[in-house]
Amino acid sequence: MSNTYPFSLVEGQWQSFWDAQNSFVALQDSPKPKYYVLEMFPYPSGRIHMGHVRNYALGDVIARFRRAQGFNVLHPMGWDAFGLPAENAALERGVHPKQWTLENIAAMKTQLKRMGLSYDWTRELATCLPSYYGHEQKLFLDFLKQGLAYRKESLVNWDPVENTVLANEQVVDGKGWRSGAVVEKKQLTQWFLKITDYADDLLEALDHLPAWPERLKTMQVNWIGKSQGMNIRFALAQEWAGTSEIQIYTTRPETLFGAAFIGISPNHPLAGQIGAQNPEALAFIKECQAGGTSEAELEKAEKRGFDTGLRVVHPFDAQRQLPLYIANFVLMDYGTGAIFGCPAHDARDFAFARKYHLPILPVIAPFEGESNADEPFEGPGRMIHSDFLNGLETAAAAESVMTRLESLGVGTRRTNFRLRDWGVSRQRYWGCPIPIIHCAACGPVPVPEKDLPVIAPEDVSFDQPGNPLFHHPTWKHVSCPTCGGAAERETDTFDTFFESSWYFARFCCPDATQPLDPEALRKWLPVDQYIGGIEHAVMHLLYARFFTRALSKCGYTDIQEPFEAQMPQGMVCHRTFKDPEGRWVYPDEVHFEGDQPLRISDNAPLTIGRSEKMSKSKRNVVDPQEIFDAYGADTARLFMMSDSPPERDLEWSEAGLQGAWRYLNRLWRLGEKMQEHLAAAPKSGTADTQVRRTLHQTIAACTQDIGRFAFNKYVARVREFTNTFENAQENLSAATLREGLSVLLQLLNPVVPHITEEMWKRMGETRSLVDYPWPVADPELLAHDTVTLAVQVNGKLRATIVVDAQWTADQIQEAALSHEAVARLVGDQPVRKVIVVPGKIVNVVV
Ligand code: ANZ
Ligand code: ZN
Repeated sequence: MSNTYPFSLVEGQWQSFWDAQNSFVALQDSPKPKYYVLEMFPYPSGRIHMGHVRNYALGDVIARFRRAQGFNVLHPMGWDAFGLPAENAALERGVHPKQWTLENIAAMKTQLKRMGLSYDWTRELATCLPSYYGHEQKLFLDFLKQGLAYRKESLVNWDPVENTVLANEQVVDGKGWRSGAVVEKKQLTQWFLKITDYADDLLEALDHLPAWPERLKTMQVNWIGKSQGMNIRFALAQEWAGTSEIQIYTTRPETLFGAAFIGISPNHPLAGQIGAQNPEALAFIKECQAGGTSEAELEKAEKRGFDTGLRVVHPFDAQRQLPLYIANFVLMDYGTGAIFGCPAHDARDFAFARKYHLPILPVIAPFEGESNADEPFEGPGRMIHSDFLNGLETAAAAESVMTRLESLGVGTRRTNFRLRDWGVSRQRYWGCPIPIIHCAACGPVPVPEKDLPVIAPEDVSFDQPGNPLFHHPTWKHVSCPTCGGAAERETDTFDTFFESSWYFARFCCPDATQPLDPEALRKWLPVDQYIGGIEHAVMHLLYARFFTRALSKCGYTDIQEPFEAQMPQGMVCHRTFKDPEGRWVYPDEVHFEGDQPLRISDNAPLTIGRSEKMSKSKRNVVDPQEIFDAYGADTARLFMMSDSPPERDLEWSEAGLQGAWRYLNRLWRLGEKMQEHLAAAPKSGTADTQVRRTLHQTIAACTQDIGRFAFNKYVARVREFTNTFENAQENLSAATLREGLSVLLQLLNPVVPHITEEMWKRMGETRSLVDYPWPVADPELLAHDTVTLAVQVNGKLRATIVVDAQWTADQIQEAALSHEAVARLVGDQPVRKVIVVPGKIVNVVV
């Protein structure tokens, strides 16, 4: 008889079985209610990491649980396969991005299969294949027709060495993340998607997503950044080169009497005009234009300005003139690209005023305490030094100022959004070609639908910096679809967020000849449960929400929100080790002598550092494959679920893993023992009722726990029942032994599907466990037993109480003392002692 769970035999067999049976193929026609569970699809980097294992194990528990509950589950998987790492591999190793990507997909798919995940692989998709991105090109043409896509010039981060646009995240300290070159800002014509058309809707609709975590919604609210304020026109004291006024945007009109300067963006047209005449101004503007364009970059940078010598007049006081600066912290693409600065009540303006010795006049007094002259006061309060506003509270003052500015004809109320239209053009090879042909006579012409997909050439060279599509000798030269003249293809490709914005919809109809089949979308969407990292809280999740609205406008779907519920899972963390030279050391190179970690190879003493997110750079990684090989997939899955709730970080520990491994082996032996019991003479059954009660309470509690993602509690409860069951096994009837083990396996199946299937089969069951319904608790067994206890006070019977049979002595004591008759007798006297005789009597001594 084998005593360890033979996972390497068992797991492969069941994976083949599910495959052969098509166990997880979602049926288009099924009378059962649908349930769509989706984990964010991975980038095919080559190997799965622990973060993937956690993400997919979580999704799998939900998928298998819902399936057992009788849902027609859709649980698909695919590959987010375009992106820069493939081009880097081409540069560094000379392998073609396509080959690199497809090999990685194959390797990772093998690993996912090794985990025993219940995916419907018939729906697999890879975004780098024309069978996917060809449809994406059609969607883009639809968006163009609907006015949802357009071209405009905009300011971008330009890497002069790599000859490409960089995303804000790719600019580090003003330099290109790979080339290290100082990033320039450049005007470039690019394609944009009109996400701003939906800014208000994307914001408002968050209120109707109760199953989204609050913190995630807050991140979206901040990202959309709706603000209400006013555009105000300030007259120049003297007209300059045809300019007589400057328009600013403010959300704090009540601070107008504290205004100390006007700031315009270095990219403001007026700044350009001034620069054209004043070399010093021009030099300052140039300096500002180097470095990143992102708000975060600007926030960090020192606040600097250039005094143009121009002056504006305060709208309420013709005697008061304010200097006009070109200021590096004013963004051109927000509001009007110009501000009035109020140093006493804004941190940026405060720093600026200090530097340039501008007046800092407080106009708001805090409701409580005093303001401090050494820092700006940004809160609400009562107005001071503000003429007709004095004494008003800030909100009322803002209203009053705005009304007056409106009547003077210099102010217009404005709502602004921080959200910008989404620039989707990238100068990259490994992305979806934008289906446009540029003709000198006709302008940009959409590629006719019959010519889709536009496929990028494979014979490209990465020898020159810049986009290989642009350098390709022949590919871009085509004739214009409209006039037939010589024309050129667009050589830009889409931002890879484009692909991940609609893949969840394509999974509903992976073989449709159109991009999406409305019928299939009606059946499956929205996704009932989406699971992925919090790092996607804004960009990906917001783009996908926008896309769903755009798809609806194009007639593909009726829904507006793609994800009914969203669960951001925590990270997988591990402690870090460093050697005496300060280099990171992999955990599998470490052994311990007592508490002292030593390097295995040379016994060098190591220091233990903080636990951090597993990452290659800190070497605190554990390779999932090694765990699968040494302990099997079920052990890894069980450990992932046991330790912390999904939204929290999970601390990877060898001890935790060992615990999971030992439990599975105990379960395995329990199964074998059960076979012996069942074959031997029948047992008494004296423990039947108690064990069955616990069992059914466990069913009820686990069902609830899984439903609310308390997977760690659910696992703990099943383990607790395993103890009860094991301890009572000698006193259980054959029927209860069978019931106990069966239900135990059913409950555990979503987490550890292989071992449970195998044990189930060995119990003689013929139908496989994946096809079995979820156990239902018997309501009669859920009610706790009660007992009646006599309560004596100083030896005399005074009351009887009815208590739950499972109560502790403390709970019983509390019930006895709070009984009305007892409490009256005891009165103010101190209670000297309470004796609880379980099941019989409570004696109170005063
Ligand atoms: C005067 C003022 C006084 C302001 C005060 C703030 C505090 P949100 O809330 O993000 O919309 N602002 C306006 N346009 C800007 C631009 N293009 N670049 C940089 N800053 C800009 O921020 C609006 C506030 O940010 C506006 O209100 C403006 O400064 C500044 F005590 O106006 B405020
Ligand atoms: Zn033409």
